[in-house]
Parts: sequence; structure tokens; C-alpha cells
Amino acid sequence: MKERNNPIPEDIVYPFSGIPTFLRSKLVTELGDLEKLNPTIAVMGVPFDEGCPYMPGSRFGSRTIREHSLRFSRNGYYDYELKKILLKEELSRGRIVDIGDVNVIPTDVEGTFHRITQMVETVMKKNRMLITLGGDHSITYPIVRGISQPIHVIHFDAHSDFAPIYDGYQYTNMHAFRHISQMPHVKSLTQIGIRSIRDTSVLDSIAAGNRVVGMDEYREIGPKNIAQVVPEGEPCYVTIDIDAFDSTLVPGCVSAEPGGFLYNELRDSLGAIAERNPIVGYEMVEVAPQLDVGTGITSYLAAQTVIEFLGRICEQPWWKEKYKNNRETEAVTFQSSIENKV
Ligand SMILES: [Mn+2]
Repeated sequence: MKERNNPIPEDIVYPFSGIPTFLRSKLVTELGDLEKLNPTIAVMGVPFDEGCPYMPGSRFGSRTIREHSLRFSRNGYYDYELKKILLKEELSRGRIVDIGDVNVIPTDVEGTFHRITQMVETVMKKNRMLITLGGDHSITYPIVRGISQPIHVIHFDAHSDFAPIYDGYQYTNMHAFRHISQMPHVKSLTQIGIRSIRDTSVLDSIAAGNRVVGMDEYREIGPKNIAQVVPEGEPCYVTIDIDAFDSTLVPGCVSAEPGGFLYNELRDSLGAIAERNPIVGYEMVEVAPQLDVGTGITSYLAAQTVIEFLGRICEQPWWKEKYKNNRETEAVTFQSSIENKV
């Protein structure tokens, strides 16, 4: 019988096998390794849903979004509008790393939030872009406070998450943007897709001076022009609640609402923002896989949204300029590793 090669982990290409890191990027759990590899993109999970007063479950979202990311190729993907393969270089040169999950402390919300902020600070210190896979939307507060540079926050959601604070009720997924809107380094907060009629706290957000764009206004502006809500060229942080999508698209989300974004609308909006503004980080939250249908279509949608936004970001001149030193260093490393093999 012909002897077969024993497959080594690098050869695994099937979505159902191997350890699920995001897009099968290298898992980095030691700070020293992060410094050594010097990636341009770090992906972290925050498996935390204690900010969910109604129905929890999004703590399992970080993992399922990673799992569904394995269904996409390690060699990049074809962008039908740009008519080219995107993310090929980032994936082949190891510029994306998965830094694992924040080590949450069950029932200690402030302790967990502290660890989230610490992890954000570690990533941001070297000017890397941070992608976060939630978790519920309460995590955006400790994430944004960990970003020290001035930013505009762009928030896609069906809800304003601007609930009033009382009697210690302050850290839920309905509170994040009340905290964020007061932070000195947050130059503006724009909330897009807000449409839930379950509460009126959106009025507080408008009164606080934030820009709130409902779905009718969004459709008047259009996906390609929505990026003009922030000044061109200024750094942005983008937060995406999966319930920004129309409820028909997201069975695995407890807070799904009718009348939301179609996939192409949100994808094109994110692409337009990437073209006009440097992105310091972005996140996908509120995927609750246990509520999902068997195919995991909500986690899949989340993974694809994260991947396509990343693909568009890495195509931009501002991105190529920002990381041109990484490109040169890595090109040399790549070249010498070929030479070593010869
Ligand atoms: Mn929401």
C-alpha cells in the first residue's frame, strides 16, 4: 500500500477540522510573541454576555464567528465589485493574528471590563488595528475607553443603547453609548440604523448632540454617501450590532428588529467609510448562536461582514501608507525564509 504523508496542521483546509482561530490566523497568547510577530491586525474575542438583561447567549458568539470564518479561504476572497482578490497578502504574510479571548471573570463585570480595556491598550500601543468578536454590546464601553487617540465612533445598530443610568444599572448592552458619548477622546458619535420602538432613550442621545440616522434617512443618503457623516481623513472606530441587519437575516440574535439593513447596504456603507477614514478598530457583537438555525447563518453573516470590511480596509491608500514599514520588513523576512529553504 502506498504510504501517505501524515498531514501537518498547516495543511488543514477543511472548515470542520483544526483549531478555529479567525481565518485560521496564528494564535498568539504571549505578549512577547505579539511583539515579535508585529502583526498589523489583531483579532480578539470577548465571550461576555452578562450585559444582556433579557436573553443571554452571545458569549458563545466569539467562538462561532471564528468557526464560520474557517469556511472562507486562507488565500483571500474575490471582491465582485473591485474585481480582484482581497486579503491575499495579509493572510499569506501572517499580518493577521488571533490573540484569543479576554479572560472574563463571571459575575465580576467591572473586573471583566478592566481586562477588556487592558487587552485593547496592549493591541493599540503598537498602532495595530483591533477587530473584536463579541459578546454583547456592553463590551464597547471598555473597548472604546482603551483607545487613547481621538476618534469618531460610528455605530450600526437597531437600538441607540443609550439607556438611563440608575441604582447601579449601568453596564448593560443598553448603556454602552451613554458612557461612550461622554468620553473626551470621542469626537463624535453617529448611530445608524436606529429603529427600535421599544424605548425612547434615543431622545437622550439626540439631546446629547449625537447624530442619529434612522433607516428612512439612511436610504435617502445611500450606502456610498453615509460615510460623509464624519469628517474625511479622521480616525474612526466602528461598532456593528448584528441586529443592524433586518430581522429576517439574523435568527441568531435576541434583539432582532424588522426594517433593517440588507447585507449589501451594510457592506457598502462599511466599504465607503474605509475609503474616507482610517479605521483604528471595529467589532461585531450580539450573535447568539444557540438561538440560530442549524446552519449557523447568523454567525456566517457576522464572519462575512467582518471579513469584507477588513478586505476593503486593507485596499485603501491610507492603510498601505500606514503599514508600509511592516510591508518592507515582512517582505525581507519572507524573502530570506525562501532563501533559507533553497
Ligand atoms: Mn442592538
